[in-house]
Amino acid sequence: MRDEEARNILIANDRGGYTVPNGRVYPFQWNWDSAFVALGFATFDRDRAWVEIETLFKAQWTDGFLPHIVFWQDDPGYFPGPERWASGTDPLTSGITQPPVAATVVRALWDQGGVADRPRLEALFPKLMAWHRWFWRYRDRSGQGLVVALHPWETGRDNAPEWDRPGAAIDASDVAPYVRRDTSHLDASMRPTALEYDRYVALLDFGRERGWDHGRIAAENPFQVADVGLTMILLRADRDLLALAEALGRQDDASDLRERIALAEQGVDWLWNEEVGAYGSRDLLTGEPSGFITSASFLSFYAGLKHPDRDARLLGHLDRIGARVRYLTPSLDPADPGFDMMRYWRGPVWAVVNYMIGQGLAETGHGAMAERVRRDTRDLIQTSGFYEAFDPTSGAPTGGDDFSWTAAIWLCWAG
Ligand code: 9YW
Repeated sequence: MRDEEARNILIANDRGGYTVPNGRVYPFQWNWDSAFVALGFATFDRDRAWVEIETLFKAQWTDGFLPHIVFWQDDPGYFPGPERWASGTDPLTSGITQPPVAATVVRALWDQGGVADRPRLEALFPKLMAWHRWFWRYRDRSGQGLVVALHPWETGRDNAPEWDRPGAAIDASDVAPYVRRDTSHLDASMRPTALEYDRYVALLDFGRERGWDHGRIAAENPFQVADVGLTMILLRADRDLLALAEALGRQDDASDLRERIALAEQGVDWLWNEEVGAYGSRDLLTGEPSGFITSASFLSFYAGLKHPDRDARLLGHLDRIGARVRYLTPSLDPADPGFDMMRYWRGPVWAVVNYMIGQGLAETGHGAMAERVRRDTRDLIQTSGFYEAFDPTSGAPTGGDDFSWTAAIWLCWAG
């Protein structure tokens, strides 16, 4: 039974209060992985689900920032580790963030549990609010309600082709030597290239050299992309946080959230690419749209946006893509010349992204397509196991095995 296997993966990857995405490849606590993992735990141990989020927020910085990795203990299996980031915090963390799905997950836990969980919600709410305010303050660089990524890792879609052109502005010619660990665990053909890694490390060094001063980094960073994924996810999370603010009677927070939601609902227009008929990221420094259709293009449904003309074009793309590959939703349009079914965020299907797309489609009244996305996710896991990602054409597994968030999505939605 896959259910039991999924539960056992979460239990085996539990390091005591937090869960590693995969014991070998990613031996620390990752921000958005933990949020999804909580949804999995919630299906059999609601207390443990809350603990996952509570542990993550123990690593929050005083300015509201919530890091993308928390180094609760050292492990030589991953690069870049705590020394390279040099956050100077306790616990040691990275200096960049990740997609803010936590508020949405906390709302789901609250909806499932009810009043008995109120003290836990009361304790977490101000922390969630502080993180969202951090995004508004430091990452809405154009004042349009969008989210700017200052590092490809912040988007959670490390090597998406959307970062290729903006990434050319990163000077990676002089990066201090380092040794990658990912390619010693996994086939290099499934991973980002050497040039991409040099850019990741160069941006990391850039932030560290500025003492992780988020205001200064935001002003000076050579890579500044209004990311469609982060923007849609924050808009969705703002709505869920608003529901929580209302449940707790937090009037001031609620009115700030309403204002930000209204701003973002207008701001996303800047990410709509009429020519390709899809949402996409845009380079904030040049204004150039990426022009790519990626799985993140379909997160507008999850963001709660309803725009009949645009939705029809997006659904048209899903129909076309779904006729071309066996499994939705490839991370890059298979019609794109750069489509690579095995290489990470340039082709493979990711269960967590499918979950967000499927949820969004179901909530906005596109039940048939939502069901296709769910069924494809289930079939992939059923056939290939709990891998990091999957080839959308054959369903072959890619990346690490026994993957926590894939197991979680099986338990809470796909299985
Ligand atoms: C890395 C842990 C993380 C995910 C990201 C994914 C990958 C880390 O793994 O990034 O070092 O490449 O892209 O979304 O959180 O599962």
